[in-house]
Amino acid sequence: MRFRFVHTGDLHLDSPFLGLGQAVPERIATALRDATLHSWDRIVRLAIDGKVDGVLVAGDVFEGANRTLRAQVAFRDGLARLAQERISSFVVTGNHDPLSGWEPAVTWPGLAYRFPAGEVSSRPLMRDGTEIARIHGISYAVRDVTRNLAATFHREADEPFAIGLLHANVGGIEGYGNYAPCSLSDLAASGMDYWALGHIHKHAILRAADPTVVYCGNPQGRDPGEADPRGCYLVEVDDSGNVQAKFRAMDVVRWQRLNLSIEEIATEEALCQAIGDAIETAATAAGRSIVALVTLTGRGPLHTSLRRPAVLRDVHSLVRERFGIGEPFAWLETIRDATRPSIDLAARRESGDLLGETLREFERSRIALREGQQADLHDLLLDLYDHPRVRRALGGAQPGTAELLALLDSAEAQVIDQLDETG
Ligand SMILES: [Mn+2]
Repeated sequence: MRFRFVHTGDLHLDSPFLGLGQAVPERIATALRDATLHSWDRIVRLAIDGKVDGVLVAGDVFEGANRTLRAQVAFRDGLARLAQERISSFVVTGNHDPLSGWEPAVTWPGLAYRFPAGEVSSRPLMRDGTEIARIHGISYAVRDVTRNLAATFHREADEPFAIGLLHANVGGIEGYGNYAPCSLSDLAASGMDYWALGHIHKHAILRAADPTVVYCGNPQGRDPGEADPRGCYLVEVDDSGNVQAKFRAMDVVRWQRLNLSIEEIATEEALCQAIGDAIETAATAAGRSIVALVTLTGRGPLHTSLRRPAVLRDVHSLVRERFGIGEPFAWLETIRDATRPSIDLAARRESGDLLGETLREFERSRIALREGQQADLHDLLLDLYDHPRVRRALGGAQPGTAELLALLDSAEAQVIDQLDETG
């Protein structure tokens, strides 16, 4: 039977916005504090407007094991609105909100179900008295779940469509706790048709079909590391069981990285204008409030100016003045200066001094790299990359051609800064 559901998770309701400076006006601070709760509202509205049959929530509903009353009530209210529209919801807990935590007593609607911990269990998703899918799930009892839970999911013989609902790390993804570790082949072996996963905050379809494996990501970024669109998946299953999972942005405030080259910009005033324009364009494209993280790049005469004390600070406050604090808002959080000095590279490379010679050496390395010879640079960097602390930090990874080229560029810029008297 054809049906639809929403796959969400990692709501982290009522979690603070981190990485913001002191200067944030109260009004914006409040909007940021409420952003996770409002993005949950948007998900509920998407489910109702999309006339789905069910909503799956893949763990980490709450930021802390000891839930706040405010978050618990907001979550329950959303489930109740879904239930009023006869939409069932299915919830598992994750490492942030294990069942061992404290929770205020709040009554859930009958159509909302939370899976227990211990063993995987299953519940039917019904429409008009007919089972259209079976949801299998298991909650975290405690934060540190080291067991491979995915390996304990099994399809039963009579299932129209099997869904696995789980908070887990597939393939040991770096930067996240290795909870309920499992592999893609564990997931495939379970007989599920769709895996509704939580835990990794960057949304991704790990596998398109047989089974479809999806991380919904968190619907609202909370720090600069959680930039770009965030949301959930609206999933359609057709009569033959084919799955289409479509990402839908649900964030209320978006952390937005913006790169701006100073190459074509002649004056400080024009720079303020250009940064402001970039923010305005981004805010319009995002269609919601944004927190902008601007990086200035490229070469140009303004580089020298930006190195002067207070110039960047003044640019920052002048740009901020251009934007109000209404709704939606555009808040300029940081400007990072990654510009390089203006220089006639071709001419300087020909000169007979130390800088000319060094620039020629850089160019030789660049050409060698582009021709696929990484050996020289790898030898040079071997001591660094073999250092135990560096190895640990990089997980043993070696830089690829693109990374080496970027390293060369930034080393060259530093050398120019040191050696070029004219810049
Ligand atoms: Mn999470």
